[in-house]
Amino acid sequence: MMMSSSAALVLALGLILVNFTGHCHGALQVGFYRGKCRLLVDVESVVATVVKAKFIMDPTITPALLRMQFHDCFVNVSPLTNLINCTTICSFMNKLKGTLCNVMISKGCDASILLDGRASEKTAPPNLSVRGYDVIDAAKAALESICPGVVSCADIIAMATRDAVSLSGGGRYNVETGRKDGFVSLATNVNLPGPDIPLAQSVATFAKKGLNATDMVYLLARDNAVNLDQDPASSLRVDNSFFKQIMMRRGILQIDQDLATNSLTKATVAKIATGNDFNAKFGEAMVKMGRVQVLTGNQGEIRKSCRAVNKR
Ligand code: HEM
Ligand SMILES: *[C@@H]1O[C@H](CO)[C@@H](O)[C@H](O)[C@H]1NC(C)=O
Ligand SMILES: CC(=O)N[C@H]1CO[C@H](CO)[C@@H](O)[C@@H]1O
Ligand SMILES: CC(=O)N[C@H]1CO[C@H](CO)[C@@H](O)[C@@H]1O
Repeated sequence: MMMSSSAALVLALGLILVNFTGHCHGALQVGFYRGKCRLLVDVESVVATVVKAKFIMDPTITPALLRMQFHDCFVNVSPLTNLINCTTICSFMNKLKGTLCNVMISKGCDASILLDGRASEKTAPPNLSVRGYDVIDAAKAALESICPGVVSCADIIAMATRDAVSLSGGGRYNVETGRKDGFVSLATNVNLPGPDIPLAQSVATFAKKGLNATDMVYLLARDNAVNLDQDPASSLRVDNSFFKQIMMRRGILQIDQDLATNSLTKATVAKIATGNDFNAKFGEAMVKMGRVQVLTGNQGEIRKSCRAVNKR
């Protein structure tokens, strides 16, 4: 029996709405790949080996990967863009494979930033300086040669970033895995806060992703890398010295300086600057960021190459 097209549309819209409102990270877990890659292969240590080799050559891989994960997770799609593109793109895809609309949408941490293509997220102005694609490709190639089709590119980003942070002395946190890769990457989807937006707006952007002001403050610690730290040894390490610096009014970006003065964040900044649990808290915030609008279970796919969606 054929569903009327309006019933199908209602169903599709329903699925989209469910997907928008649902914070669906139930399937993420620490050690998701245990026993899934030839039973005994430790997927996380395969990634770690590749990242370490890169780190020895170029320790700036740490800020690069941090930034990559942030940009991947913060892709956003306006509801309107979604509806129109969903109905057009998906009606085409449905004919091919019966893929549901909701898995077609580029959302959060789904490795959409890795997709090549003329109009992909990589080409969006804020992404032009994102680096580190080669490490992800190398880790993917290593894993595909051992257990093809098992480990998602989205998880490789999360694991590699964790390893790089840890190698640079920023403390080691447990990553959650179990993400699937998305199908869509459109530069028009990139909706990152700019460096000059008011702090309150930045807090609101993070809140939409399920991250509160405290999480945001921890995540913004990265800017040690952007050369305000006088101590070369710690300049690539993610630690609390950034917060000490901005309390001394030595922030470079406006948003960094605002963190130390705005009432929404200044208490947190002071607490971090004087505290000694930065590493653990930063790790928690990274794990939380890694949950943003992930695809799990039957959603998405495991890409063969991180740069392209699989051919059907
Ligand atoms: C309100 C939010 C944010 C704003 C406005 C912002 C803005 C910026 C800007 C303007 C740069 C310099 C870009 C360039 O050199 O071309 C930068 C670099 C960077 N950002 Fe962000 N950012 C934000 C959030 C984040 C978050 C949440 C993370 C990571 C968790 C992050 C990680 C980085 C890193 C590591 C760099 C240095 C990249 C490198 O050295 O290759 N940023 N950011
Ligand atoms: C923000 O989230 C963190 C971690 O989920 C939590 O520990 C903290 O209490 C929250 N802070 C606020 C201000 O809600
Ligand atoms: C309404 C809207 O923004 N639609 C977008 C759908 O996707 C195409 C690219 O494939 C954009 O050009 C449209 O703007
Ligand atoms: C359009 C464009 O130049 N995109 C770039 C985005 O970043 C990657 C990685 O640095 C480049 O390879 C792309 O060329």
